[in-house]
Amino acid sequence: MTKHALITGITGQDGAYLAKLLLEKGYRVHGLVARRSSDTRWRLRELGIESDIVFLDGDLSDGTALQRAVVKARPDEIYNLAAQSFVATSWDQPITTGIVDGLGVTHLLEAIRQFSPETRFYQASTSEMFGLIRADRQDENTPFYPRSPYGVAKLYGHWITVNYRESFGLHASSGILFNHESPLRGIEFVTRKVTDAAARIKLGRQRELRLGNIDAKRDWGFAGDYVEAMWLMLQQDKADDYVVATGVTTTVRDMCRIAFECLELDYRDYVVIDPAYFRPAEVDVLLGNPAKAERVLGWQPKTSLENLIRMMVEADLRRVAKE
Ligand code: NAP
Ligand code: F7E
Repeated sequence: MTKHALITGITGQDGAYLAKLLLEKGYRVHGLVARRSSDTRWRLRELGIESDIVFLDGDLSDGTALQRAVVKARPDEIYNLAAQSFVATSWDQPITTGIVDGLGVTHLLEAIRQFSPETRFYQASTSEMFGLIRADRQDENTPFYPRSPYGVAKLYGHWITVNYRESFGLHASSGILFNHESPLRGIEFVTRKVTDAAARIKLGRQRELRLGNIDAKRDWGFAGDYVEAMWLMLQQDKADDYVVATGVTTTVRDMCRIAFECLELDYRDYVVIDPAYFRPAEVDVLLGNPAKAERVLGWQPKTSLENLIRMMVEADLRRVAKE
């Protein structure tokens, strides 16, 4: 029997990689897309899978649309990846972020509870919930202390997922994923901003790179590895919560150094610190402990940060050269 999956946020970085993985596993993949005035399916085309997907209209802020999507797709599994996912924007659009990243999760869980209670559910939770960290290495038992409207909204989404699992017995799991990147990462996130700039500088299309707090540390992995962990969570008999991370943390500064070195450049010659990119409250350091995901799911990251950055730099170099 063909399994059906519904992915919200299918046009995003993770949505595209997850859709590809599920198609390779023989799933029928339905993708929820919000109405936009311009094209948002470029990542799906990049992976050569756009025509394999059944698209459904819907916005996370509209519960009726989500109910229709659930009834129409009759999915065995729902992956809720849709979100206003850029932390910096969450201070400028705190209400939208709260409605989509927080309440949107309840809309979806309600649709499952009412129309499809056997459907398994994955919630895209985040290391941003740890914020001002309460332990040197963060795991499933580390207390949360979000530092942005994004982190706060995601914390609501996380707890409502746990609550619906405990209240109604839904198979609802929450993946607490640390930063993960790829050539399909949005250009506003620091890794892509850096690899794109390094490529442009190498090709003489840009002179400098303006950044904010380059002393911040992140636990960066490859998105292609992380979507496998999402799928594994929904294959378990029992729903649960898992930290997904590499267990290595690196400064933005070192990430820059690695990216520029791939092109035989010295980042110090090009990076300009610009107060405009500092945040009202910073998450200084994140470092995950993925021991539970390794033990229970048999999941491990396969891609080192050096290989990930090289992959991104090479993709950006090819893309910028064609412009
Ligand atoms: P992304 O590239 O920003 O993709 C976000 C997706 O959500 C896009 O498809 C976007 O659609 C969609 N979306 C936004 N607002 C929506 C709305 N109101 N209704 C319906 N869809 C909406 O994010 P990502 O990096 O793939 O991350 C996937 C999920 O994991 C997000 O929930 C994010 O918060 C979470 N997360 C990400 C990371 C990470 O490091 N990447 C780590 C932890 C958790 P458009 O294309 O139309 O804008
Ligand atoms: O920032 C610093 C910035 O925007 C990383 C999202 O996927 O991962 C992501 O959130 C760090 C921060 O990602 C610039 O201050 C310095 O400390 O790439 P980012 P993020 O905020 O960690 C989590 C896990 C998610 O869940 C989110 O959805 O880099 N930084 N200078 C900068 N960041 C940006 N964007 N731009 C700069 O110029």
